Amino acid sequence: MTKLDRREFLLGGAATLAAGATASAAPASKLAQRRPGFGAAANLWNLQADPRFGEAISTYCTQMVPELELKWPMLRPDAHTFAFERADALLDFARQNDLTMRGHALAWYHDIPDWTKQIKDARGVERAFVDHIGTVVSYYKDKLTSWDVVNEPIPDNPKKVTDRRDTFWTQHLGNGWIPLAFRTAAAADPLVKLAINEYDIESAKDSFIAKRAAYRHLIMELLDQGVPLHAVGLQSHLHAELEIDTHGLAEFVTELRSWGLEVLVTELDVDDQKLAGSPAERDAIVARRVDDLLTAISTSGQVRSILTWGLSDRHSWINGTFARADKQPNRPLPLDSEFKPKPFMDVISKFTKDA
Ligand code: 9MR
Repeated sequence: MTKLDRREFLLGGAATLAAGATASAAPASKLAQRRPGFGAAANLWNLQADPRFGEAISTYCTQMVPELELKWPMLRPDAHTFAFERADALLDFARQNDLTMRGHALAWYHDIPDWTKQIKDARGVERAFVDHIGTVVSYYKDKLTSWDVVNEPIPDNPKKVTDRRDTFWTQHLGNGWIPLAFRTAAAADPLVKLAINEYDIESAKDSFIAKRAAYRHLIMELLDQGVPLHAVGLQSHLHAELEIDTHGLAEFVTELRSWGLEVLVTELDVDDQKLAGSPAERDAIVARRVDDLLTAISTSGQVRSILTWGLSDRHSWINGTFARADKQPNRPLPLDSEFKPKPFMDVISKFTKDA
């Protein structure tokens, strides 16, 4: 099988189904429904298994991000191999459906393959780290809009603003792994937008406020060091039972923008595990949290990139991780499990009118 044959094989019918029989650009009627700047995370398994998923992405989205395919375990079965086929199949899907694609994630404490963890000396770890980031970013040069370069660098419940997550990379490279990741990515693709990305900084709870302060401190430190950082990701895995810290978040985002950084909503969904009430009542609370989040972020300028982590309740990591005690399915995303829009989608529409 040639490389392209293999990509077509991996993608199965998903791309053509979503784009119409000709697999050319999406029809104008469909383009009119798209929410500018809106997108979703998708993985190839779900796209292959459920044509409605690709259809929904091509209906509502202008961008997408691979949920799994650009992470180390998928790309790097061993130290010598770069397996780009699955991510390439997603890129083909994006192109055939007039979507842009962003990249996630180059350096993370999580999802480090065993062969990497077995490297014991700092020079070997640095070589693998730089080789991975340099090779992957070069391969996708001019093809992606942005990269999550460093993902989740702040620990939960930080005690001081200088606290950093203790990662495999930190153990071998010290805190220098963060600037190194950005500099390596910038050298490989000088034009792609480079982002840092973090979760649990949106709500009005002490541990979230502390995490946001540590995130802010790290961002400031990186800018002071002249690190090529262009965008800040707010993952926005919201917890339905917690209020959004609208004032604190608006202040944070305003400050980031004043430093010349773009603010991206990268992984929005709402964990409704702890919500009581009927599906309609839960949907209303979920939508309100999203509205509060996007209102706060929009006070100092329009948010031009909003991605949800999945699109339909049928395919979401929340179902597995935060299953409800009453055994009801979770309702974390803009479309329900039958791909019908929920109030969450109305909120998305409101904030993506002329992005
Ligand atoms: O949704 C993703 C899940 O399917 C994967 O098993 C997991 C590990 O790769 O990552 C999940 O996505 C995470 C994202 O990469 C970073 N922020 C938190 C997301 C949810 O856990």
